[in-house]
Amino acid sequence: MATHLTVGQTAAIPLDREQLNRDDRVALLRYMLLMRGIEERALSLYRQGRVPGSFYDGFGQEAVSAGAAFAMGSRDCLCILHRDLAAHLVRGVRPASIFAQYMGRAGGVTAGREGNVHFGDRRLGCVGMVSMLPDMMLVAVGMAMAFRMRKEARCALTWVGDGATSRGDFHEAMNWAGVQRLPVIFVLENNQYAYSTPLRLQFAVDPVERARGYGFPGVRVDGNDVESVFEATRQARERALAGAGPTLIEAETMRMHGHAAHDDMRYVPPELLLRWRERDPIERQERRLDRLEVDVTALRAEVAEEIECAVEEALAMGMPEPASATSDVFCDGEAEPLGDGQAPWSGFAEVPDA
Ligand SMILES: Cc1ncc(C[n+]2csc(CCOP(=O)(O)OP(=O)(O)O)c2C)c(N)n1
Ligand SMILES: [Mg+2]
Repeated sequence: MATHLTVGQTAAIPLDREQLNRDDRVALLRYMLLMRGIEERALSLYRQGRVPGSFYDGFGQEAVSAGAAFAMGSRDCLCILHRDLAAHLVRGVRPASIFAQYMGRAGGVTAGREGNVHFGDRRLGCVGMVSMLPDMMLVAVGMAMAFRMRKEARCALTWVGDGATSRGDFHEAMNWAGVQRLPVIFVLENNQYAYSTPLRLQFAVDPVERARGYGFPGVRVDGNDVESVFEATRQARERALAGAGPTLIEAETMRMHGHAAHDDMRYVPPELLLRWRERDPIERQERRLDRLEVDVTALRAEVAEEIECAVEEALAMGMPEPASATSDVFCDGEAEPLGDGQAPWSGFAEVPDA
C-alpha cells in the first residue's frame, strides 16, 4: 500500500474511507460508548467512596484512544496514558477488570496496586504508564529500537499530552526516533489544557511543527473524529513498518472535565466548553452510523447493559490479601515479554499484520 506522508509535511491527512467497513465503524462507536459509560459509572462509584484516590477521565476525548488503538496490530505495543481508556478496551481488557482496577480489587489489572491511571495489561501488549511527563515517549522509542534490533515487523505507539511537550525528554525521544528512523508513533493528544495551563502559555509554536526539525512528518487530525484518528494512525503504522520512520500525529480535542475529579476547572471559559460540546466525538460517529441505518439506540442499550454487568462482577470481587502487597514489586528472574493484544480492525483479518 502507498504511504501518503513525506518528511517535513505538516498537514491534514486525506481520509481513505474504504479502510473501514460497516462493522469496523460500529466497533469504533462501541469502544467510545464503552469508554464513556465506564468512566461515567466509575465517577459515581468514586463519589460513593468506592474508588480510592482521585479519578481521571477522558470525557470528550474518546476518539483519540479508540481510533489510534484500532489501527494497531496485535503484536504492536502501546503506552496508554490517563485519558486513553478505549485503548485498553480495544486491546481486549474486560470492563469488569477495569472497574475492579479502579476499586482496588484483587481482580483488577494490577491486583489492587494502582488506581485508574498507571495500569496496563502486559499480556495484551499494553505498558502501564509512569507519571513523569513524557517518559512514555522514551519507553516507546526503546521498544521500537528493540523491534528493529530483533528484526520484528512491529510498531510502538504512545499517546502524549500537550503539557508533556515542554519537557526535555520530549525532544530526546523525537530526536532519537528521527535519527534512527524508528517504527514509533507519537499521538499528541492536544486537549487545550495541561492541568490549568492553556496552550498559549505552553508553547509559542504548535509542537506538531517540531516533527519537521527531527526529520519526520507531523500530521494534524481532528481528534474528535474517530475515523480520522484511525486513518492517520493506520498510515503512520504503514510508514513505520515500511522502514520510513516515526510520525507525530496531533489530535486536536478538548478536555471536557477537570484534570481529575477534584478539579472544578473554573479556569476554563464556559463558552470554550460549549463550542467543543457541539463537536462531541460520540454524537458525530452516531450520526454517521444513523445514515448507514445502524440501530444506534439498541447499541447504546447493549453497552449500558454490559457496563452494569461489569460493575456487578467487579463489586463481587474481593480485596487483595494484605500479605501479597510486596509480591510482584520486583521482577524475579527473567521478565516475561509483552504478550499480544486484540486487533479487531477487519484489515488485519484480511492481511495478517506481522
Ligand atoms: C515531569 C512532570 N511534571 C509534572 C507532573 C504532574 N502532572 C501530571 S499530569 C499533568 C498535566 C498534564 O497535561 P498534558 O500533558 O496536557 O496531559 P492531559 O492531562 O491534558 O491529558 C501534570 C502537570 C508530572 N506528572 N510530571
Ligand atoms: Mg493536555
